[in-house]
Amino acid sequence: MDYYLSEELEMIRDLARKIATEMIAPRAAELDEKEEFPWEIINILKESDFMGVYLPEEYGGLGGGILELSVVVEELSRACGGVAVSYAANALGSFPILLFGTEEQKKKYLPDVASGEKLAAFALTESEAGSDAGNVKTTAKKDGDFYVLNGRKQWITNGGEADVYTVIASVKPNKGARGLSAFIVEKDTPGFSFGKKEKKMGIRCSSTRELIFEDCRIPAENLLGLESRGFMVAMKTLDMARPGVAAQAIGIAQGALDHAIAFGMERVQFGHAITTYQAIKHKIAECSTRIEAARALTYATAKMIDKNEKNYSKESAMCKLFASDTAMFVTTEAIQIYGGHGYMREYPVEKYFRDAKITQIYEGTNEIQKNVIANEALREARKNRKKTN
Ligand code: COS
Repeated sequence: MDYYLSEELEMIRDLARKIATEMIAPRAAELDEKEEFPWEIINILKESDFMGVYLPEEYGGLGGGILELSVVVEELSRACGGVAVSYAANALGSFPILLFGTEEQKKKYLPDVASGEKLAAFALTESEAGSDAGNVKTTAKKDGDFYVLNGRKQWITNGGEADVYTVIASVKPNKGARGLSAFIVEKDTPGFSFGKKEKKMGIRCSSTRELIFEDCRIPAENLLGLESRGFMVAMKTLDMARPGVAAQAIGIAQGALDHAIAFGMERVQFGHAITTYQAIKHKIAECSTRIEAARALTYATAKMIDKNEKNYSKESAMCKLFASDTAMFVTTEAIQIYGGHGYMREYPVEKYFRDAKITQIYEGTNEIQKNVIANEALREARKNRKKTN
């Protein structure tokens, strides 16, 4: 389907596809097996000016937006979900600065993120603050011109590899979500260290670590946005980031389907290629339709964000929900088309299946997305009712 992307975006997409096909796909299985962070590929993306594709030109970016970012993430994900999330988590980590940073903070941090000189990461989740994101226990206590951070963040993508961390911590522990603030923490700050790299089911080359803060003193000027408004910073960040997860899911689904079709055209059973049978054709039709619907919803949401719409929580949650469910559906069907081969690690589709699963979980489980969508739909209905009364 043609989305009538700008000429510039088509060029970006074609280059991302070339990098994915020629440089990522041949290494995807090895990176997965070794669980090795893909620095070599991140450096290629850096040289291609992709790290700041979504950042304004005044901060050293290419001047694109969430649509540009989504298109790149989708292309990278067709080759490897783990590489794609390492790339996308960098954007996620920078969103709080882009959305809530002062001019000074933006000028200090964004150009290095845009050039790829520094990698970013976002730290919200803790052992008791997963879906219940407001239940953050990490504290930030004001001490003169500093805040002192204590606590632990769990499952942080790009943890240990990133240089700049946007961290949500509590300044008023008895106030729950309304006592949270957002901070910028640099990697080499004394009192800031990392736990072990987690061993995961999928996206295994990406880095997922615990962040440990022990009397970690950061300058008060590293506060992002207003004190006690950190929950809003986190929610707005996730609203902006969820189309990226959707794009990752679409790329994974498309990559798995491409492999399954190529395999099915060669696989002969009962004297014919299995793609000549209706049972397989219907799988291809169902998968292709769901992928295209997910892509249309995601691109439309990305455009909404890039047009500076005020509220896109519902659309952002919808595309993440639909695309990640699509990825799980398509990768399951792709394995079915491969039959027994699909279950073997020698063939690529089992990795797509493992990589797909996380997209239903991270950046908010799909159950949480449904709550967000329903709450927004009900809010809109109440507003419309008021208007007509
Ligand atoms: N934009 C702006 N403000 C928002 C918002 C959004 N998208 N979502 C919530 N808020 C505001 C609410 O308006 C409310 O404001 P007031 O304090 O002024 O009343 C405040 O935040 C608290 O909102 P709410 O009561 O809805 O918060 P809950 O504790 O019930 O949590 C969910 C809401 C479940 C949606 C939130 O915790 C969430 O998104 N959880 C999933 C977290 C997640 O995605 N984690 C993934 C790891 S990070 S990669």
